[in-house]
Amino acid sequence: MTIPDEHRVDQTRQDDVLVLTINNPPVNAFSPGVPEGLKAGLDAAAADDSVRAVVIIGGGRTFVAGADIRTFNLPREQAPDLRGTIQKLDGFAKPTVAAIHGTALGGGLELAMGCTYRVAVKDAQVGLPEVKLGVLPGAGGTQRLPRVVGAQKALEMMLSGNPIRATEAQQLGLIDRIVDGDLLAGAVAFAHKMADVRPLPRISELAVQGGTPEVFAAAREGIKKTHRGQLSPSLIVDLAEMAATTPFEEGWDAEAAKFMEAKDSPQSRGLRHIFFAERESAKIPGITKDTPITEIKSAGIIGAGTMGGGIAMNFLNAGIPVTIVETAQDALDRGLGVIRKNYENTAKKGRMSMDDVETRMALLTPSLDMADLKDADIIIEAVFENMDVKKDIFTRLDAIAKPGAILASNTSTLDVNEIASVTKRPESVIGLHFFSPANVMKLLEIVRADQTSDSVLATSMALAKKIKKVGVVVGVCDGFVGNRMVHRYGDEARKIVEEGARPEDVDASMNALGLPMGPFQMSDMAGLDIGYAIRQHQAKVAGKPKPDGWLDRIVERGRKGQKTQAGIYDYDETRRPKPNAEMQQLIEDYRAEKGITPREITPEESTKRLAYSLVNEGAKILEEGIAQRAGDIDVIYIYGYGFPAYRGGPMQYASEQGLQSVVADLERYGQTPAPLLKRLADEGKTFADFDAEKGRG
Ligand code: T1G
Repeated sequence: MTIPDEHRVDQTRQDDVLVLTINNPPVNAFSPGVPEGLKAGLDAAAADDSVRAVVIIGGGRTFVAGADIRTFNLPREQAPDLRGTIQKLDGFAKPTVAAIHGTALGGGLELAMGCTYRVAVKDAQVGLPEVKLGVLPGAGGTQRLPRVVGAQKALEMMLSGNPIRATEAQQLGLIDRIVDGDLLAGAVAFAHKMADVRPLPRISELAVQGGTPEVFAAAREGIKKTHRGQLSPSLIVDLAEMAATTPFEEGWDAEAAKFMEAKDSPQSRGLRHIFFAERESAKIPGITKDTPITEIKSAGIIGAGTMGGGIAMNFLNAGIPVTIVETAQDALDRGLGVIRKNYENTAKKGRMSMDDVETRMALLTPSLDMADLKDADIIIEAVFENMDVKKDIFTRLDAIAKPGAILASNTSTLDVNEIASVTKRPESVIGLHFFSPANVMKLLEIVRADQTSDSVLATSMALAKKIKKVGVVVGVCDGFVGNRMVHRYGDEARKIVEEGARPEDVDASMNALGLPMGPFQMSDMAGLDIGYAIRQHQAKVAGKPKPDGWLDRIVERGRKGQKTQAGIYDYDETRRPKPNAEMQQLIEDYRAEKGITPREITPEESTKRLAYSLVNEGAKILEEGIAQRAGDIDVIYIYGYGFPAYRGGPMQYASEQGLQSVVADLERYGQTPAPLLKRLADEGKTFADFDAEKGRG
């Protein structure tokens, strides 16, 4: 993406106030041209005695959404000079007023804190989200915010990265005035008035309230849990402590150095990669803003089990009425009971009111008759993972659903083309693969079948956004993208145990990479019987003998994982996995029976084999066009499988290791590198290069 360098700031006069309007759509990021424009505006104001105050405002829909993240890779001397602009503001002789609407985030809030005053409309939001990009507020935020709102609140804002509303910011003293009506007029009037008032002390001259050693010690303890293994949170705490204990200039200088350290870290590269990859994944070649989209005003869901109920909640949360159909009253009652209980638990945690619960439940209509779905704009089938059952349902739906209704299957692996083939409207059939728990997990794999129309695809992408899901388009194959990769990952994990590792060591090797659950912890949670059935099905389809691995034998003992309090591990009421000596013995007996002499497998080998098994299958998926981009695969793995965002996802992680070394390790551990992976490695390229080659990065 080219970054324009022409001045992006317009100067206009309103009486004795000079208005500097930043025009850098879509979010007024601090791109090259913006600092130059602001500095020129301040110089003009300084040189003109008739100007007694300055207002800085964002054109379009927002104030400044922060530094331009795309410029982080520019050489330092080419990067927009946000710090220099703020320093100029900090020493400016005439009052300056930041007029905020939309969002003032990161460098945008830092710019505003460099002004004398800040005014905002009440629904504006302000925050320092840098930690979400693996960096830290690098233009004075770590030194100014604690001086305005106190150490505790500043740490909370900078470590969560979450914005606060202008009304709360006003109570904290971060915003001086909430403007009702026209923001510019209000800001100019305020600036005009303040021109006659002796200015308050600069933020940089204030002392930090509540900056006790205990507060910083507690913050350091907290990030061990909330930001395990991450660099920038600890730098933020250190800098906030400097704000409380050293002169402003010292902290200001230290911040610049620590910002560069964080910015150049693999963790920040990973988080920045995901920031853009998530937005890129919403772009589908051939789908434009002119592609017709149907507004989804009502939904039908077939199946009120765990998945159907969770899916329904997404629509209810978005205010979309749902008719949910089951085959038996007790199943229907049970399903509705679970939905209500989920909402009531959320209300107990104070995250919604009981009125909200009733509002949502009032949108839910139970039914035992599929004919009640005849008016639904979209119907999602969420029943047992069996092709014959699904075909029967879609045959019946074809006769019931109104013309133009979208017919979607929540299948997690089955062939959506085959499902579509039983209808007379294959153009209306699509896969919407939600991840369990469907009301929590943000990922939605949108499975584009051969005949799915562009309009149905575009409508599904818009729907994903409306129900607050991260929608990623995938093609039809066994397991689509996420599950296809996780099947290979599971095969490799079982192999590592066969060769000599203990399940808990294999899990620990992925916990060390930052995944909250390793492969066996995840299998026990999902249910061992699901993987068992898939392996049996795949062997049958391939005409291979019935699988008889060590894990199959555990399942055949009736140990299905957490749901039976026993799987690979034992589980007590805390649901924490405890190794089971009998299962270890079963594994050792299995090895002996197969003539395998166990060997020591290092955590490093385990991590590489597992992470690279994902990458290798991902490369095959890219070659087959099942995923559009390597970035899409990363988004899927972060939002659907808990891959740490600060690693950027499996494909980005591999690129960071160097694809040559990935290929060498795959070969060392007996896996054959995919041709695409081999080609990129031989050419010294990364997966980002692959995406760019396709014009999709
Ligand atoms: N830099 C570059 N591009 C950005 C951008 C940014 N900061 N923010 C958004 N975009 C692009 C985005 O990629 C998309 O592009 C388009 O704008 C619309 O974004 C020194 C170092 C502001 C809440 O982290 O949270 O300041 O896909 O789809 O849903 O201390 O954008 O159209 O080509 O997200 O309405 C700190 C990041 C930076 C804010 C609007 N700031 N942005 O959401 O639109 S670091 C942030 C957002 C920093 C200083 C530090 C959101 C938004 P395209 P969008 P949206």
